[in-house]
Amino acid sequence: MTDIDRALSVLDTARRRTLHLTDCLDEGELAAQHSALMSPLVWDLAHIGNQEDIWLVRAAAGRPGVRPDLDGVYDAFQHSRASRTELPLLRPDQARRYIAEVRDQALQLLGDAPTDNGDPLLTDRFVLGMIAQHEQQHDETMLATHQLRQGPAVLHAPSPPPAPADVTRLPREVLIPGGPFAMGTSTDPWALDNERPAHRVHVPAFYLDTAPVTNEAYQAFIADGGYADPRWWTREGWRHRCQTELEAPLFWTRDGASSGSSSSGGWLRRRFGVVEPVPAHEPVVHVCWYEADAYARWAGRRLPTEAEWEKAARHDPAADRSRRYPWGDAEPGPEHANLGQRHLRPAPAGSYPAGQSPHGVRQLIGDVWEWTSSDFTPYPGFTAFPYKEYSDVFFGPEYKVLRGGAFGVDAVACRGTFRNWDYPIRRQIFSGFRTARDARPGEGA
Ligand code: AVJ
Ligand code: FE
Repeated sequence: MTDIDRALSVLDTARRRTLHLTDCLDEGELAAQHSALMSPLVWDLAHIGNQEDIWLVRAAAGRPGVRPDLDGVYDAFQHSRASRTELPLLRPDQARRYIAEVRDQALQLLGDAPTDNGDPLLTDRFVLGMIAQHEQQHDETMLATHQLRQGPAVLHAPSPPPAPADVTRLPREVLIPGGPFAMGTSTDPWALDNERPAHRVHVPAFYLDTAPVTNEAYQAFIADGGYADPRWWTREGWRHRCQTELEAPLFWTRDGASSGSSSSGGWLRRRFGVVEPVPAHEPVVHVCWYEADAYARWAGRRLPTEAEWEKAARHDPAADRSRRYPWGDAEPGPEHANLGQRHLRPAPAGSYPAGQSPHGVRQLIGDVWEWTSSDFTPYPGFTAFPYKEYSDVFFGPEYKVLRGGAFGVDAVACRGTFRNWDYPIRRQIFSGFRTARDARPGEGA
């Protein structure tokens, strides 16, 4: 469904979330820098409107724009996140008025614009989908800023995740048989440039975890001295571990009152302003690529490649075609995946049986972003569209790919082809992982 109602609805959902994430803090907190890794929230707020001004009001509708004079201040490439508090930013009330004015003009101009006049921005209302995804991406970034912020809780989850599934008969891993599959897409109307074009990739047989790595499993790595043993780490990973004195996921502290034998494993975590025991059966979150990679080596396994991840998430072996999601082509519902900031935490590992892939892999979509072993590189035949600064300028070995989205990601910005990327040291993002291993010759050939 890419008709006008869907476009209006995803734009409205994004805006309600943006206001929800910013209306709960006062002017001082919105203007403050809660972490050098993040922008002040009031920068994200106006940047969302500025991108909409640029792409909907100007590029798509051909109008002069609401505030072209603001482009410099809200250009992510001109100013590092850490320096954005020094800019002449709009105050929160001014930013709210600006983004509302942009939205009004955009909807008036584009609400019933033709989609068949040959402008690729308007085809299938791509540019509306792109701007809704952009706003939701910043809503996830703002959620990460909330998580980094000190002080009493202001965000509260609308509902808890579903009760844990019965996982007693869920195998720990499954075999994904070898063979080609269609990676990426040339037909998904709102897929972004780096997801295109579709191309066939041969993936040798491999085994993949049916669920993300849990806190309990990760604690066994810590307890076994995994952070003190360079054997498990790449050279750069070990250097980074030593320099920054990593010893547990971000936001974890040792629980002085616990013996370590309790279900928390002796660890506490801070989650959106509340300190709580680390839940044993939840997927681990807030680990960097180096930590994920070291854990996998310690476990005698490895991270999946990006192609392995996508094949497991999309390939339907019965029809030999790639689907949009592990469960098929239907839009994600609450029975499929933990998305949309509904629960503000991952669901227990093994949840969402209705969202599993044909081979029985669960939670590929939602819960936690999953680190892959792959660098962020363009697919064969890639062309930047509509702007180089979305993907093109980031391709290269310094970024690792993450897949599948997290509890903070909205469905509009999440699908089996969606590619995220970050530096291997980053862990303020909602990042976890699952592990893989090669199949032996003859297995699944
Ligand atoms: C796709 C999450 C890596 O936040 O840097 C937002 C998304 N691009 N505005 C980022 C994005 C431009 C991007 N990531
Ligand atoms: Fe942006």
